[in-house]
Amino acid sequence: MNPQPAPAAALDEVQVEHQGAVALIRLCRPAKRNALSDGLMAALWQAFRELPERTRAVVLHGEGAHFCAGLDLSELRERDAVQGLHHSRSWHPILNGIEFGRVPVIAALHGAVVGGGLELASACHIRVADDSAFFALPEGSRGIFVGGGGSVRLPRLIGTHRMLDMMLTGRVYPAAEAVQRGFAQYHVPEGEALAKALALAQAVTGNAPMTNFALMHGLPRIAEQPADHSLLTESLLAAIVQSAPEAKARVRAFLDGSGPKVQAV
Ligand code: 1HE
Repeated sequence: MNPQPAPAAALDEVQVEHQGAVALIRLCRPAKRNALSDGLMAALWQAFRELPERTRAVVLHGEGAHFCAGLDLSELRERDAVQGLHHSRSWHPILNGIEFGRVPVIAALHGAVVGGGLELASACHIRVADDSAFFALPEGSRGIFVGGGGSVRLPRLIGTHRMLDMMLTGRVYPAAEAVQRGFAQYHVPEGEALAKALALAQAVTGNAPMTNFALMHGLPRIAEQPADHSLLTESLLAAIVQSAPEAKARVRAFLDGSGPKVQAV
């Protein structure tokens, strides 16, 4: 099911700023802790779809004290089962569009990263959590279920047993432990997630676009294939990526001494 166009009232709830090849996409509904209403989701979808050609990476972040409080529960009150099914299905192309879009997405996380907010973060490619971030799936205590791809993406990140525990018991993971458990790849001091995400995004824009594309689209699918199929997919991607003129130029630069060396950090 395709998402609906964003209503005019929701367009301001997602703001886009460009810094060179990086687009910063900001959830801007702080009074409601960036809760994901239908309008906000449609605006998010539109922001990703309308990224200009020059964009090579995205940073996704939230305004106010929290990244995102998840599904807008006020919209859930009146939904029946059929509407619930369609609602969940309407999130899937939006989050798939982020995971399998044109450019890598780095999430800068702070405060609440809960419910649908965690599902949104898990569709991104890199997650940076500052020390204020906390991760939870309150769906269990609200009598509902995940519906934005969380049952697919989260077990891959953190394991089925951990997700099950979070939903059964309401367990909340603070940032430091969350990073150890795979919720995010980076842990930074409070207030520094956006700057770190931006620096990572800038590094990402320096890669050959075809390599980034192969990583985003190839790796998750290779992980789902039987090993024998995966190896063929890997070889096909390797062949295509290395045949690009940009790849040849980068390898030549290293061999003639002008390309960067790998350095210990
Ligand atoms: C909301 C929402 C929301 C805040 N939907 N309105 N998600 C949750 O179960 C998390 C619910 N939210 C919270 O636990 C807390 O709001 C927070 C920990 C995120 C933040 O606490 P705090 O003290 O900073 O804010 P607050 O006072 O609780 O909320 C401020 C306002 O935002 C308040 O509205 P107001 O009109 O009274 O000012 C809240 O009602 C509103 N608000 N969160 C609607 N989520 C695809 S399926 C996904 C399923 C899910 O995501 S379920 C998990 C839902």
